Amino acid sequence: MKKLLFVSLCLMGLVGCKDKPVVNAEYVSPAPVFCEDSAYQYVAEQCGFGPRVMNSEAHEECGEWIAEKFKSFGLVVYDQYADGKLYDGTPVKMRNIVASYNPEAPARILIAGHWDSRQWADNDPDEANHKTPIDGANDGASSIGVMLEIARQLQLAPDSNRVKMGVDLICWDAEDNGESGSGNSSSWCLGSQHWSGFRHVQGYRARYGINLDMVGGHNTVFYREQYSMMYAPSVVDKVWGSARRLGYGKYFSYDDEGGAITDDHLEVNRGGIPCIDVIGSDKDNGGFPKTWHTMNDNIKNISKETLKAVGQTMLDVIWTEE
Ligand code: AHN
Ligand code: ZN
Repeated sequence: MKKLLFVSLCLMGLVGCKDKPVVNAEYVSPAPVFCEDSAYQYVAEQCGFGPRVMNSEAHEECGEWIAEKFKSFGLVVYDQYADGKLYDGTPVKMRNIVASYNPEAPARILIAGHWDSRQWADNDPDEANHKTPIDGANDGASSIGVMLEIARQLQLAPDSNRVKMGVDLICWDAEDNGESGSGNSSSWCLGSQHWSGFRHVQGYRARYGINLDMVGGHNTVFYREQYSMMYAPSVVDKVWGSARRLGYGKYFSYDDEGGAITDDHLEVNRGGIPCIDVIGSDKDNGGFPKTWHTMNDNIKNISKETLKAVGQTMLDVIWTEE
């Protein structure tokens, strides 16, 4: 019975994270406490469906779960269904899921990440796995886990500390089945390419966007990605500044500008909304995380500390927006 209670509390995302202090005691953020235990739980639940590869049952079921979860937090969900084609010609059924908090508010912030997972572990050390789908715990599920916890906190806030802005949490589909190492950059990010041409709401605008990618790995650092610096340097400053005053400077590094990475933020920029990419790099070699596109990108390699650093930073950005 006790176990059952624990499991159901977990499912509701209520275990842990009560009154945990943020890292830096000198800065008191107006934001609520981001619960990394529930973000982690949301990552695990997505992985529980199996790899969310295009046209699969796991993909369809997980998409439904994500949409329902956002609705359960009181957000308005817009579905954007579209047909796409992978670079090898395979037709795919795409679903971008947009969850909106305060849908009527004119001033909006956009936070996004992809929810599909790659169907080939083509960076795995064992070549026998190169055609096997990955769980995408970090590469896919981590961003959505953080976004779900953001939604839960937006909803939970008392009237005295409610966010008045609008916040749109966009889950991109079909980001991660691009052609690796080929320079074929349009083979990635099919969902966001579609959105950038056809918004979920006509005439949609946001002040700025923050795309999250691989925000849950161990040994992770976030560098200032080059397209983000080109298109939206003030948004980079804002996010890195929030992280630093919260005490997460070791995650959000100013050391070295990261490379220029083709990712969903580019499509948002092309659609006229300045958008950055918060994308995890390996702390030791600065490249993509070691589990990237391997069979090891699973729940065992998810770090609650990294989820917390990113999630708390996002809440601070949202709650300090004027
Ligand atoms: C390229 O490899 C060109 N872009 C990587 C974008 C990505 C894949 N993010 C996660 N998985
Ligand atoms: Zn990927």
